[in-house]
Parts: sequence; C-alpha cells; structure tokens
Amino acid sequence: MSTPEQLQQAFGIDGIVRFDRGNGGLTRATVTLDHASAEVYLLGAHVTRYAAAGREVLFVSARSNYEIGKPIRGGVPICFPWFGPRAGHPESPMHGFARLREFAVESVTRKGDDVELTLKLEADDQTRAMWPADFVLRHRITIGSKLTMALEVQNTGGETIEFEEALHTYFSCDDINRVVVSGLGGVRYIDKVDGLKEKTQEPAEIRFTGETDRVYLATRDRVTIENVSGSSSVIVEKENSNATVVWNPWIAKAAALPDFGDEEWKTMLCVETCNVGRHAVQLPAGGMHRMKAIISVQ
Ligand code: TA6
Repeated sequence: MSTPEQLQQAFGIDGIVRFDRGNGGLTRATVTLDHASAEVYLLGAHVTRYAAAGREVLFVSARSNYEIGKPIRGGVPICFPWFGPRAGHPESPMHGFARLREFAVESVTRKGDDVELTLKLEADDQTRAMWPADFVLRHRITIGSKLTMALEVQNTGGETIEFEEALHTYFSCDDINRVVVSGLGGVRYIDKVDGLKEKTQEPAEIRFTGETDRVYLATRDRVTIENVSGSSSVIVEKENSNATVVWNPWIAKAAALPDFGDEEWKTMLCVETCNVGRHAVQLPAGGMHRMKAIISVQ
C-alpha cells in the first residue's frame, strides 16, 4: 500500500486534495473546496466528513476506533458483500469485510467545480477465504455541493455472484427528538426491534421515540431528514437501490456499543442506501452493478 507521501505525489492537488495520516496514523484524503469539504479514509474507502452550505452533514463517534481491521463508527461505512450478521457464518464480521480493509487510490479528478476520488478493493486470498468470488469493488466519491457516492461492483469471475451492499450513512442532528424523516410513507418495512415483523409505514412521517431499526422494502424513493440542524434538512436520493434502512440505537443499544458514546444517540441517525435481504444483487459473470447515494443539504 502506498504511503501518504507517495499518494500526495501521485494524486494530490495543491490546495484542494491532500493525503496525510489522520487518526490512528491511518491514511486519509482531505478535500477542500470553496463550496464543500470532506475527509475520506482509505480504510473502508470511508467518508468520515462532509460539509456543505456551512454545516457538517455526517456524524462520527468521538469514541470510534481508527485501526485496520476495525470499522470506523460513523461517516459512511460500506457494508459489502453481506449486511448485518452473516447467516450460517458466526465467525464472519458484521456487515462484511469491505469496511475493514484499506482500499487503493485509483484516481483523483476534477469534475467542474467538484472533485471525484475513486478508491478500489480487489478480491485477494483474504477476501476469497471469506467469500469465494472474484470482484473489483470501486467507491467513486464526488465532493461538491452534493455528496455523491457510487458503489460499483465488477464481477471478474466466471460465475454469477450474489451480494448485499449498503452505504450505511450516519447523519448528524442537533436533537433526534426533533428530527422528522419523510419519503417512506406507506412503504412496507421489516421492524428489527419487533421480532422482524413486516409492517407498513404509517403515519407518513417517521419520528424517533425509542430504538429504531427498520429495513424499508421495494423503495427507490428519496428521503428527507428535517430539522437536522435548526431548520435545515438533508435530502437522500439514490439510484439502483431497492431498500432503505433507518436506524437509531437509542439509550440501551448506545450504552452497549464500546465505540459509541452513551449520549451520542441524541445527535445522530442512519438513513442507509442499500440492497439487502430479498433485495440482494445477483450479478452475472463479467457484469457491473452501480448503486448511488446523492446527499444534499437544503
Ligand atoms: O443498519 C442498522 C444495523 O444493522 C443495526 O442493526 C446495528 O447493528 C447497526 O447496523 C450498526 O452495526 P455495526 O456493526 O456497525 O455496529
């Protein structure tokens, strides 16, 4: 893996894109534009900061680990090639291995006023030992007045592969008790805090009054997160994603997470762009699948 100095030499853009060592000595890229800024760790191709329109959009726990082999708590963890615990494989890491591995930098390019970073993880002996597939996973991150994240899976093997994927985005908010999530009214969901019962989202707007962990099904709709800070809202649009997860750990679960502050549940929520469960992706040999999340501040 290249050093930050080698990456700066090869991909740095003076005053705009800088590679250095961040928390835990891990390699990160910092993007600074007039209209937006961001931070991306090569570990997990993990967006840990995005700010636009004068506010920080993402939440990262003050108690997060920053260590190869451990996920960063917050920002946008990539869940791949499975979501949650892996059925029949108690030894497998939660949410797959992508967020535990350092990605390589493939390119850094200017796109008009924006910057696009492409980070890549290729199948190797370690991944094949857990998941016998040949693939290239790219995370194309475009920093600008919107944050666009495109997760591209290329099947470089000879067989069809099936995988789950999620951009498990943690949003910051001033007070979860004031947040309202709209756009999922009438959508069926699996309630993971009520025996995986399947329900219909009624009323149209989601408010938080306790641990919330829901997988919304067969939905390609945009979601609006209102009152994240003052009166500002965040819009989450998506492409090629058929499911949306909404999560807040609330009090007990927050206290049980070692890399999450006991009070931090009050100032975050996850709205996750994904293909999980019955919406897992079947990708034929030689095929490519691109799921996209587009995040903007209103
Ligand atoms: O997306 C919600 C969820 O699946 C929750 O059930 C909770 O486990 C959360 O992800 C965080 O998972 P993690 O492995 O990052 O602690």
